[in-house]
Amino acid sequence: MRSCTIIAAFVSLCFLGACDGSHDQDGTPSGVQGAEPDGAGEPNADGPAARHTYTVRGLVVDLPAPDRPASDFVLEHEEIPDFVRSDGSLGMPAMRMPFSSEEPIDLSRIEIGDKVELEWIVWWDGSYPHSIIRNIRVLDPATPLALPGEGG
Ligand SMILES: [Cu+2]
Repeated sequence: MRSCTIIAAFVSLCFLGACDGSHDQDGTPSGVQGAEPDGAGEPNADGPAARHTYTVRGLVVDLPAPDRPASDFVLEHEEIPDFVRSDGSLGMPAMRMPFSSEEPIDLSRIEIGDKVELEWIVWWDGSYPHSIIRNIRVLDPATPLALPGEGG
């Protein structure tokens, strides 16, 4: 059940607002960048359906807790400029967002307030995002992060 909630939050955060889409080519349908006309409809080997691995750094804002069913693994993460969206366009700005993993992750050594780095593997089934978190590690607390909340 929780993974559904996480996915829903992910979708609403990233595709209904927070990740403001770039519609930079007037009249060009989205999702065709880099695709040959005769290849339309086939997933580009490097397109949204392919597994992309991003290195994400951020501040831990919340952790899953059994006594708080709505709690998730939430990061305030730095910009991910090479993030491939469902339509093939690129980029995710720095934001606060729940992260989910379809493989188990060990968060036992992670605390709220930690700065962390992780590998985030994402691929798309249409507009449905899949993601796996691997190799999470705690960064030195003095590590500077470019976060929206750290402006002052
Ligand atoms: Cu995000």
